[in-house]
Amino acid sequence: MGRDGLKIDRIELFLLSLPYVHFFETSLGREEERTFILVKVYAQGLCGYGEVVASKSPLYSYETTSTAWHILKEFLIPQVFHHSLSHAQDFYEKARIYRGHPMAKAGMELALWDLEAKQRGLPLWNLYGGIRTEIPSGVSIGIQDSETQLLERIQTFLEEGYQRIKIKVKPGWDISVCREVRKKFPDLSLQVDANGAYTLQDKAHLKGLDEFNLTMVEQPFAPYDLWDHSCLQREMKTPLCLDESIISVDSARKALEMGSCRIINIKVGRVSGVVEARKIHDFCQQNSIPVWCGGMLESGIGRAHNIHLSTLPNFKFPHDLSASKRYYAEDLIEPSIDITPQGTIKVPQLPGIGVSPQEERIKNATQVHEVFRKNDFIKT
Ligand code: OSB
Ligand code: MG
Repeated sequence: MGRDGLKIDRIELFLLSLPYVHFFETSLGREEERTFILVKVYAQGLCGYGEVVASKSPLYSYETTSTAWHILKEFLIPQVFHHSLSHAQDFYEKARIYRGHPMAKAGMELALWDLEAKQRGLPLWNLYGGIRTEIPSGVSIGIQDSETQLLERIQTFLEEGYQRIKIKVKPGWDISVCREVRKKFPDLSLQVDANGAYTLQDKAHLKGLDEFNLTMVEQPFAPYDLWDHSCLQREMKTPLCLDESIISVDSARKALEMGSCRIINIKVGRVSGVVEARKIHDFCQQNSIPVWCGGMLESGIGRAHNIHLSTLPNFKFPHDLSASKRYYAEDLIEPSIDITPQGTIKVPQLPGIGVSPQEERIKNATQVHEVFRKNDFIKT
């Protein structure tokens, strides 16, 4: 079918808030709901959807829903209207002139990818060169009020079929928790994530995690601390996995050259979009470093995007991609994302993200809505 560019005439931003079914606590704090931005791009009767994973507070990274809204409105949306983009990937070069703000950029890029795939009548995984029809699913469990509560939650998720469990750790909720989990679940595929809660002074303590046969230890130190990660990795048996530290293929290269990790978690929002995510994926593949797909507790729209990306060949571990009902009582999409008894998620096969956003539910969760028209930016 002939198509000549994306021809976007309208873009809409939505600020939404959705309550979690269960609070989510990390070393950064506890949250009961998620506030995030949806981007909709319209062209010739089709609509592409993207999700901006920045949250209300600058805890995971410096971006917030307010900074992302500002960057989208003042810089990225005008960029899209001022250039006639042939492909979603062309946005990457246009957005690159602005420093930082990867989550804002990724939300726009994802919407463009969805639109392009819909124009071409292909599911996103097909545009990306994916090779899987199902992806392995894991679950990330936050810090709980007690060890008993954590053990119960793990039990429930295992009964639902999840292939691996990730638990959040922080000083005071780490070694003894891992010991209890291992005692009850000796064969469990288990990993931990500290979201940067430690420093190199904790090196000896962290080495204590080696005895629990963890698949990996994710982001023990601060985001900007590749060097200290390499000092720890040199002395630890368990592979380190970097999340917050990897913001581009260039930072991935430096991390691998320094030996800061042996595994990389890819989050499309953290690395500014699919183009950069695929560069990291390809670079890691060439260097025999496996990757997996991280999550930001996205709605079904963002998770559908993540599922398509996870079909690439070097995604080698179960992902932080769980069923809709694990996050939200009512997800924004139909059909919901479900997990098979084998602990996998089936990759949607319809064009674009391959799931249908439910406009009524989006409207009910929306706090702010703004419409941008090409004609208001470009005098034709
Ligand atoms: O560090 O991986 C993380 C959620 C919010 C912010 C950071 C992280 C997480 C998760 C949740 O671990 C993963 C998911 O979306 O299921
Ligand atoms: Mg993480």
